[in-house]
This record gives sequence, structure tokens and C-alpha cells, in this order.
Amino acid sequence: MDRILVLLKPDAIQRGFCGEIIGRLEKRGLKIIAMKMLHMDRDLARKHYAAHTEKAFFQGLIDFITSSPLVALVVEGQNAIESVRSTMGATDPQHASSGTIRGDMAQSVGQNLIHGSDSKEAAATEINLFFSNEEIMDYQRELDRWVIES
Ligand code: DAT
Ligand code: MG
Repeated sequence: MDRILVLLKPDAIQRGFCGEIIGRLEKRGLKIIAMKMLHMDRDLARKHYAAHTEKAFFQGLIDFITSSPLVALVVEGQNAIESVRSTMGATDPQHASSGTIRGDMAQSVGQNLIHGSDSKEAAATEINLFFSNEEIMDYQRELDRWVIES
């Protein structure tokens, strides 16, 4: 099982898409093991997006992600990183396939609704930035035997 940090970005909350986006992840069979709403400060934003520090869009990205509250989740599943990222769609919604979250609901690369960690290493680092161990739930779902082949 893999874990991934997912953020429903400020545009997702402002547009009222939390339920739709979380529903798509749940329908995919992924399991939510932590969730909270918070307003990111610039310090946390810079740590979370440290890999992009040198990019031309970095300041705009920090301004956007700190502009309004967001929802952070830890999602678990078989190949959770690949599953979530394929459900998200390409970074630029103009290039995202329809059927994906970004392809169906977004227009702009700077307002693309959702973040998902891109590797197991990034996921471990990002989950630690947002959640303590006590906030991550350890529980069984009866339906998992209908989702994940043993
Ligand atoms: P992803 O969110 O698909 O993992 P990323 O890690 O390459 O994409 O970039 C992080 C975020 O930065 C992305 O969700 C939106 C923003 N971003 C990326 N490329 C951009 C660009 N060319 N112009 C403006 N914002 C960009
Ligand atoms: Mg990324």
C-alpha cells in the first residue's frame, strides 16, 4: 500500500468542488486516512513547494496556495500515487484528458484544483509537513476485499 498527500487547492474550496473531487478519489477505491482544513502560511507553502523554488511561477504559486483555505488529505491505496495522479490529470488543464479532475473542471495551470505527491519520497516528506502520526487513522474497510484483489 502507498500513501499520498492530496491538497484540494483554494480554487476547489471556493468553487464548491470538495465533494466532487473527494468523491472521485473514493470511487476510484482509494481510502482516506487523514483529512483537515487549513489556511497555509507562506512558510509551509515554501517548504511544500521547495522543489519549485527556482521556477518563474514560484511566487505566483505561493500567493495562490496561501490565498484562501484548502483541504489536506492523506490517501492510501494500491499504487496510490499513480492512481491519484492519473485521476487528477495533467498539470496544465488545457492538456488534461477529459474524465480527469483537471480535464473536466479546470482551465488554468495556476488554478488546477488539486495537488498530489509525485513520488513515495515526496509523499513521505509532504505528509509529515501537514499531519502528525496521531492524525493519520489506522482502520480496516470491509469493502477493500471488493476493491483490491488478494
Ligand atoms: P503537479 O501539480 O501536476 O504535480 P508540478 O509539481 O510540476 O505539477 O507543479 C506544481 C504546481 O505549480 C502546479 O500544480 C501548478 C504550478 N505550475 C506548474 N507549472 C506551471 C507553469 N508553467 N505556470 C504556472 N504555474 C505552474
Ligand atoms: Mg508536483
